[in-house]
Amino acid sequence: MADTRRIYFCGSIRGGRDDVHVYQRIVHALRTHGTVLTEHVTHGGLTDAGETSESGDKQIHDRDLDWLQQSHAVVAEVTQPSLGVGYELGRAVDLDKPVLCLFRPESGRRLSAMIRGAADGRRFVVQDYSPDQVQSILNQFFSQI
Ligand code: 6K6
Repeated sequence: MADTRRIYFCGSIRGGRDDVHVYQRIVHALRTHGTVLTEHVTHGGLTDAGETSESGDKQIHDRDLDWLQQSHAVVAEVTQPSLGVGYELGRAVDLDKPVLCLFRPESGRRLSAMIRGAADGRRFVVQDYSPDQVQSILNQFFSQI
């Protein structure tokens, strides 16, 4: 099952790259649960300009939506606010994908009510966490879906 499961990971790009090391840790752990379609979100050389792609924004949008449709589960790091991540989460709900949102309270931020309030504990899970809990939280989420 882990060989064939396709996972769509979301993390801020133009919203700010402060948490890229956390994204790398999550994607490393996600690889034990399947294939991560969106590894580029973890690329350390990518700035918040998000401009290393030669393709334009429409190509990025259309390709990412295609991957989102193909995915079996969506995992998002939502501590750094990002319009793109919020958009992806809305589309994932519309596509009825199982969603796990990870938020670090230690950041001092407050998560958007539109994300926290979407949680149903089943198809849309919002989990407060610290980085050392990533693997156990992912194990729990993937054992339920
Ligand atoms: C090339 C290599 C890495 O990044 C690029 C070009 N930009 C993007 N490529 C792929 N996905 C993107 C890119 N920009 C945004 N996204 C998607 O939106 C990702 O799946 C992220 O989860 C999300 C980030 O949105 P913003 O609003 O923070 O940029």
